[in-house]
Amino acid sequence: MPSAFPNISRIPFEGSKSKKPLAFKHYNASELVDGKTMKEQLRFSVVYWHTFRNRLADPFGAGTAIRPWDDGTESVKNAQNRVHAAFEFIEKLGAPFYAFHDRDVAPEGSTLKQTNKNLDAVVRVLKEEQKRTGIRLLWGTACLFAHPRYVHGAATSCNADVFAYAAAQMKKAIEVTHELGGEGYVFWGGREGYSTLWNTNMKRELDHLARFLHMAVDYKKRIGFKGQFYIEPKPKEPTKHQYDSDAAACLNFLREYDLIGQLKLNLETNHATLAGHTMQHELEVAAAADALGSIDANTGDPLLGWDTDQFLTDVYLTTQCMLAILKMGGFRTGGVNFDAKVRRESFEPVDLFHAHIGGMDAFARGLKIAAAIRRDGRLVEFVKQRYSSWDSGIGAKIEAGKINLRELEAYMLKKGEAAPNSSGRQEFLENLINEFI
Ligand code: XUL
Ligand code: CO
Repeated sequence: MPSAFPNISRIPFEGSKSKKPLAFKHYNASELVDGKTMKEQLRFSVVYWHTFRNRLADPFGAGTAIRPWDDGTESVKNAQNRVHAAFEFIEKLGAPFYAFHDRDVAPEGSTLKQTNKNLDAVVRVLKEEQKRTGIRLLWGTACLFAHPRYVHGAATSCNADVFAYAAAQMKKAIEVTHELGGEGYVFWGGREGYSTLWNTNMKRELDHLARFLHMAVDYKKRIGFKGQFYIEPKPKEPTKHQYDSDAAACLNFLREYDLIGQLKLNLETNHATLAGHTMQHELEVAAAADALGSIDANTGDPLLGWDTDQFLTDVYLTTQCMLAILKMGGFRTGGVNFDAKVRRESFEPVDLFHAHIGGMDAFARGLKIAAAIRRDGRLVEFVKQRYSSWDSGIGAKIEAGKINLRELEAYMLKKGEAAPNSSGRQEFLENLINEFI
């Protein structure tokens, strides 16, 4: 195989003074931050779908991507060749992980049997390349939304046969993820939602989605797959309303259907903003339920109302993400997965490097800043102090469930008025954060 990126060598770390575009200014894989190397803390992952399959088309025009290694056909041979290009890219970038949907890596055949055969043929090459490079699979997933059969959804389709097809496809995707030593498996409800409620039996669809996930959990145990299952919230697009709309909705669904504990959340930055939340909010909601698993790192455009999947370069945002990750003690099975694509105008192969280098450097800065904020301790101490009335006296009794309404009334009748409030000091804290950025 000729090299896919012949003019690009392994991306070096050169430090913040470097002016070289194809070098890291902040991501130094072996540098220790908060007791672990940056590589271990950040667990960067490259996505197959955007980076190796996206032709950069938009609703108004054809794809612009120049990908010399790809012959543009849907052949298995082309899919196998593409694996070599993908691993050359990931290796030169120095990312330890990748992620894929089954249909990103191998083409559909005319029957499910043929499709599975195609997938096996490509998985063989993926396995070889993983072995050769040491690059690992962060998570696998099934594409249950692109083929026209999934027009009404997959697990939530009104057509029971489509549910059966999706179940078979998901079974195979879990198997290949297991075979490739994947650290996780993601369920993003591609078209699990509705476009109009006039034709929708929501309760039945939600029951079916839960049945689907229970089958996955059972099968995972049966084959001994130890990877983490994740559910990825997104409020809309492609449907008007997706059932997994945000972290809170996912957690409620998991609790309602006795799945909590089986799945953690894979939070995506741009999905959070589409849901009308900040990523910081979504991270807090997930962490509070001990369900923060992994993140899909990208960003939207404040002037565009859809999922633009841009590379994330905002250091405030990466700092917020890494504060949440460090607070929970770091990633376990998850990582920073770049679910992001270059712009249609950035069509050359080298743009894939610029995009990932920018994202990795932004997260490396976020990690270093978050670690410094935690070391400094003032932020944590402020929040601790703000709640100190709960540490003893009446607060401690309420938290411990050792006091009832009559006793609280007696306490306040005696006291006459509540203790005075303190300032929330938002501006002071914003200034404090800026000291580090
Ligand atoms: C779609 C999205 C997906 C999932 C995997 O918005 O984020 O790529 O991450 O299916
Ligand atoms: Co995603």
